[in-house]
Amino acid sequence: MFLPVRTCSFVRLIVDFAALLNTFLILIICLDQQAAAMSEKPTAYEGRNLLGFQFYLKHSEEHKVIQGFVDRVLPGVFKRIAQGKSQMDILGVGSGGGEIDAHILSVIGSELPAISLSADIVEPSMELSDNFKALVRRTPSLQKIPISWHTVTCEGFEKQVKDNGNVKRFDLIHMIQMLYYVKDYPRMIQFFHSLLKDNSKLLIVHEGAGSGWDILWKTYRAELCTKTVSDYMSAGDIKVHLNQLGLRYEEHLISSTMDITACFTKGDEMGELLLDFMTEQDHFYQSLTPDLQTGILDLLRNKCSTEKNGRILFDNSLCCLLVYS
Ligand code: HSM
Repeated sequence: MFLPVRTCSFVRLIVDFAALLNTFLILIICLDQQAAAMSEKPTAYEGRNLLGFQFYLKHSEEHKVIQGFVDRVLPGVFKRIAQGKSQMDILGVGSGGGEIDAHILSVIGSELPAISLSADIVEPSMELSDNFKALVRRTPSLQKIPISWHTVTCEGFEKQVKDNGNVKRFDLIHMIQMLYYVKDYPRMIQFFHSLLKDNSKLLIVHEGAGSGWDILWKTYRAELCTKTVSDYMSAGDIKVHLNQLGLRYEEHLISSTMDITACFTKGDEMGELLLDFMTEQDHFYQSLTPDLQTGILDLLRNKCSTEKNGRILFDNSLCCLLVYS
């Protein structure tokens, strides 16, 4: 079909204008997301604290015990979730470097090879998200899974979902060792629970009631809850809120200890890094008064740990709460 020259240039003008408008809108959305990310407060995993966290992960058995728990208990759970489905959508909240996400995805992939997977990852730390992306690049089985990255806090993610209007729902949502850093955690649990499809699960892994962390952070709540943790709670406190919200859950204990002997040798670099991470201080001996240092070290040794063959073993037990949709 031939159009008159004048009509043709008018159509081209409209098309060019639409393309320009589109570019402009994309630019505004990007700037808005960047501004939102910049206005959020620093994450728990930055600077020396990130260094301490990475050392803690290497030194403790945290990942090993959680992965063991995934292998022992979760395959049956995944199979029940997958019943009658051809696709499972997974949401990782506060996924860090993605070590546990990768493990969960690979267990689901090998237990349920016929199921297609998608993953959404909410992690505010740029550095940890980059580590997760590098892990994906090194892991062929992960490269087959479409992953959407959300480099925001969970409050930021809630805002995005509410602003967008089109809500994606999930078959499995996990919040592993992250609720400490959330201000209004009962509301966050309620929000993420509302994103579950029918016959799905919200998996929460958190420090156990009565664990070393629980004792340390509740005894010194006023002194320690001043940075990224605004009010410490253990899995015991989360259970109280789940009950109040009327949510049904199963509970699994994951016991574990961590050797903190080095924390009691002043001048031991690794001991101090661990102590900094455990108390969320930049430098334990420079930031806290001598009385506070003595009190915390005494509590760590005598109330939070046991002694075995001359080693001081901190109670690093975790609890897994599997919340029903
Ligand atoms: N009290 C939180 C420390 C921690 N964060 C362990 C992740 N793992």
